[in-house]
Amino acid sequence: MSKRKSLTQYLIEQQRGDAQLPPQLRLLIEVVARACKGIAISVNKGALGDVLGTAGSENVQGEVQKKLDIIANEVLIEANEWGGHLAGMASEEMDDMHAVPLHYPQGEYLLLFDPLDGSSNIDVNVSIGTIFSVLKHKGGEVSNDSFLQAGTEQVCAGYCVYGPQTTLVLTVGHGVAMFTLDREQGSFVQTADNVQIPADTKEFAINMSNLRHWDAPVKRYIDECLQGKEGPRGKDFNMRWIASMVADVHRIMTRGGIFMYPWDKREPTKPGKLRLMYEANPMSFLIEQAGGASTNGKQRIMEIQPGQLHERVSVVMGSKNEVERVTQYHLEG
Ligand code: AHM
Ligand code: MG
Repeated sequence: MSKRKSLTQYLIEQQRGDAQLPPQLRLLIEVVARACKGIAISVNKGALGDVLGTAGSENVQGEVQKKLDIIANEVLIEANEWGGHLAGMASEEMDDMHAVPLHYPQGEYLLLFDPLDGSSNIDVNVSIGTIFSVLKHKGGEVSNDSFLQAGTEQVCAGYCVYGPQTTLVLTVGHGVAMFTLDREQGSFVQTADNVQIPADTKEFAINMSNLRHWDAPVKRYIDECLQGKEGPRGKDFNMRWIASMVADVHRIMTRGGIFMYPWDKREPTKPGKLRLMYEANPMSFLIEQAGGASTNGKQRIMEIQPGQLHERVSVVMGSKNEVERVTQYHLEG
């Protein structure tokens, strides 16, 4: 078997090759990966580390924070703030952006993250993950507004899934690579390159308990899938819903499928449940880099101009032909 590459080797090749990965961005990715290793250790300890359960606080979206949400957030901030590669960070778990303290050198990048996605799965030992996105700081004093850039401006995105294996999935705009944490060596080792999502699929992921709240185009699409071979699609579909976006998207990265968290009538004034900046944009960048597609039902997610840091969005992503079909149903009204 040929020798596998470490994450460091992969990144140095990206620096020397077509991607021309800037050294500061390479350093940033290495530090995020190191933080993910730290989070993986806490996640693995679970009850033994007294890290399960709620922290007795709420985040800006009014969601109860778990102890691990807060631990993961702190690990990412502490790992990243002193290295000199960042101007600021924004997190799903913080009301406002976190500027790099002035006694540290200021860098040119902005880091956004959902420190621990799939919070409802933490206490029940089901896969969860960290999602992150990197933007360039366009200059001036860093503020919440500095982060309000469309997803097309991302220079890097990734996630780390804490499951049976800890796997880091990464794009710097030149395809998608996967790295598995080798616990004995303590390093991420490349286990997939040039990941490609099949254009067609027979598997969908959506929280079916919300069916009665959906809009007509989503109902139509799912209804047609459920009719199976006898219906207009002429094939049987399978359903999966892990309730960790990281784990659901990872399955799609591995074998295809469509993931949807659409707008629904429970919260009519909100565009959706998932967050544009910390969840939808980084996942869209990865999905598109792997040949898939990602829309909010009507528009490419990465082209949405964000109006606020914690903006929400309706999400339809995964295998290209299925995403195009759902989007077409929305456009037909
Ligand atoms: P979180 O960031 O607070 O964990 O919420 C996001 C998660 C996604 O990972 C997942 O797809 C979704 O919420 C599950 O929602 P639901 O419990 O409504 O099915
Ligand atoms: Mg999340």
